[in-house]
Amino acid sequence: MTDVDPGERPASIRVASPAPGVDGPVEGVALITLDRPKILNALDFALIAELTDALEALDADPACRAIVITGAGERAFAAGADIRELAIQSPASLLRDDQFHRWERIKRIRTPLIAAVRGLALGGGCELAMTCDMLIAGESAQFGQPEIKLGVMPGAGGTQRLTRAIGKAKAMELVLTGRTMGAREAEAHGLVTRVVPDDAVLASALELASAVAAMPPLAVIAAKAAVNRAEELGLEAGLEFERRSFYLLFSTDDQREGMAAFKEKRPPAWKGR
Ligand code: CO8
Repeated sequence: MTDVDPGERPASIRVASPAPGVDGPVEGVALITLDRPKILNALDFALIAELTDALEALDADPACRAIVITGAGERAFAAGADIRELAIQSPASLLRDDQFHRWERIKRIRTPLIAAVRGLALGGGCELAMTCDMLIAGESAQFGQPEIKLGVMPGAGGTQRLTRAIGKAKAMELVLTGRTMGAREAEAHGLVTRVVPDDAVLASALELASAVAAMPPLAVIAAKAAVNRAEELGLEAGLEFERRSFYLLFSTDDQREGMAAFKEKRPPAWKGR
């Protein structure tokens, strides 16, 4: 198990790789916990910096094949950006410090990310959950973009990702009124992978991550990239991207292994090359 060096200020995330599971370490899976439960895991710039660095370090580690992100405590995944910090920003400070560039770095993580959400995922918290590739929600989960109630609007992807996930009519309602949406409503509109009882959220996310981690790593990276292109490219370009990626995987040992194992009726042994 590795811990992130807290540096000068106490760490606001915890990193465990491999993740601790009920029956011991979950091989190939890392767990990141947003750890400011007293303020509902509000995301300040330092937390996002720590998170980005940790994700990039795990992404570079071949032993890590899937990453689960969750929030400490039972009340929240994250209740949004830290409003105390946001309140003192100006256009100049935002432009100068460009803290939001880290969201692009999170988007570039190639290892599959799974959000395990209990309680509130609001504002930047909802945006972080939506930046993940899959989302397990507890019955108590509440999703929303309440920034409008603070006199602003989503700024880390909410207007784009929520709209792509649940459609314009619903997204517009949530963004313009700040209403939150429960887990079942979120599931019905395609925001979440599945809803489980609150006390099963983490185990369910780790199980999903473990299933992904057991797949051939290069095919996983290529497939994640291709699915994510569906949100960005037109159909023709997306199909072309998919086809190129498919062809490329025929240069891997894992393609030969996977197909040989099928013929020989045995489990494959992936090499990651
Ligand atoms: N920032 C800072 N502190 C917070 C936040 C937050 N987002 N949310 C809750 N807290 C703090 C409260 O101030 C309180 O602290 P204290 O005990 O010191 O007063 C503690 O957490 C517990 O919260 P409450 O007492 O308010 O708990 P309630 O159950 O009464 O209410 C709510 C829960 C409804 C969630 C309420 O706390 C709330 O409205 N929070 C703000 C939610 C919100 O507006 N989120 C959006 C923030 S803006 C945003 O996310 C923009 C994203 C931009 C990109 C991201 C960059 C990192």
